[in-house]
Amino acid sequence: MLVRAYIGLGSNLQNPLFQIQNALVALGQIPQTELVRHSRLYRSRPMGPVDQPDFVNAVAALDTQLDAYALLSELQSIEQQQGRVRGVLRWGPRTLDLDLLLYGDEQITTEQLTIPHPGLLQRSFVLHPLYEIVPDLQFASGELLAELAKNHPDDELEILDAAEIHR
Ligand code: ROI
Repeated sequence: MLVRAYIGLGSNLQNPLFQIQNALVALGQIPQTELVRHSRLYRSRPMGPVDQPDFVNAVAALDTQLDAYALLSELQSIEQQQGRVRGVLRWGPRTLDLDLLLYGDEQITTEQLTIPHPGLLQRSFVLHPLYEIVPDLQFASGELLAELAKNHPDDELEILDAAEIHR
């Protein structure tokens, strides 16, 4: 069975632009999975209590035959390949974060995995890139992505243009 999944990407260490671009390539190489499309890259102010560099964020859509746990484990191995060190500082800076935001319409609450991703609905740096690639998305809860995006200001988000990306 083919399931549409959405992944949130974030980085604010070790050349975040490069990290996100690399991660998009790696997402395209996950077995039994196709990278359908991805949003533009956004610069965002760090959310949370820790003073740290700005982030680059994006969202990608995948079609996958992997189950949610197998997909999660692929995401974690990409994070590790790109030098992620886990658990050093909660809310702290990171080389690469890959969050499994949505996996079809499934709702999963286990120790390893909470889907939809609990932070998703509060974070403009997730809502707006997601809205860019799937403006008509309706959550299993009935909520419309368009409504959530409208209620979360995007004034701290800046779209990175091609010139900046290729510099
Ligand atoms: N802030 C922004 N802007 N983008 C992120 O991806 C991000 N990720 C995090 C914390 C540290 C909470 N803040 C973030 O994990």
